[in-house]
Amino acid sequence: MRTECILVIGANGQIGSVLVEYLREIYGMDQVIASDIRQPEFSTGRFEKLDATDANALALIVTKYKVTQIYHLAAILSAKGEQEPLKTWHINMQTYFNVLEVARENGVTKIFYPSSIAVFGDQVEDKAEQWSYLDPATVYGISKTAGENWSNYYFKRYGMDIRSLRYPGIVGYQSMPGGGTTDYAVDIYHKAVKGEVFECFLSEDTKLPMIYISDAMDATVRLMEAPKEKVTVRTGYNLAGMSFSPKEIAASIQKIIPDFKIIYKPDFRQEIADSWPKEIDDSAARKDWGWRPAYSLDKMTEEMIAELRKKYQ
Ligand code: AKB
Repeated sequence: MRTECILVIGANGQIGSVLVEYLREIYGMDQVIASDIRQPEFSTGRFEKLDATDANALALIVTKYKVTQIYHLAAILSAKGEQEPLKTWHINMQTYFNVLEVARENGVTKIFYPSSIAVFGDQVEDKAEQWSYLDPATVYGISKTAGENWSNYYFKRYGMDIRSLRYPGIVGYQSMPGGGTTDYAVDIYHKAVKGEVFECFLSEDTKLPMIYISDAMDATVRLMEAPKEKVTVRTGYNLAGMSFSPKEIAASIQKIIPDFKIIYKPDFRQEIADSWPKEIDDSAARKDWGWRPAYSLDKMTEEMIAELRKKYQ
């Protein structure tokens, strides 16, 4: 058993709730402290209620458990962020500055910072390269771009080992996303399994980069465990799983649930989706630390439907 003590901030969220369990399997139950602004409905291990905009509260937890690694997952996502731009900027940046400073002052050895495909904007035609121009169109994207640059700054200035992935939309059966533009790709499976018609807030041909949750977990821990000299990108690594449009995911579902129906009613999230790349080139992640996704769209669909059937039937 490794002697790490890992703090996960934002542990109740879509990624956090799965990542905490994943990390506990690897590092041990007591080695992973879950924290969130809300008390979870069910808590199976160590949990601390934490408002990460409060640096003192964060420092108390870090010193109490002698935390060695922080996964900072708390953030307001792309769609929700556009409702309250200044609040989103404040929360996304203040929590990250607190993590960086508390980590620096208390000898935390590693930080994971989740970035996003939202760092890309109109300058990218279809496929985003690792070093494509970053001109984000949302406050969320602006905050992630700034966060990446601050990560690089703390790495260069203080030698802090901060690692980051630009997550595409994450699809999983264990938890629901909230406030994102890619959220439809989770909701659609729930509606399909429940036998309901799915009303999609994006148009049928809106292709976006996505990844299955198991691949996202694998990539996250693979990056965090990579030897330091292999981590050559200190802003954020491009990460790809698959790319599909609402029409394509619906067709994949219809292979298993032939009478599944989807209708299209694009709303304000269409503009956000249109500003993002359709595909991601993740060759730097593949070359540096051996990243390879295991899931295709159809393989993901089979697992999503099988798991959600257990939940609903
Ligand atoms: C969102 O849709 O805002 C997120 C993301 C792609 O970062 N899922």
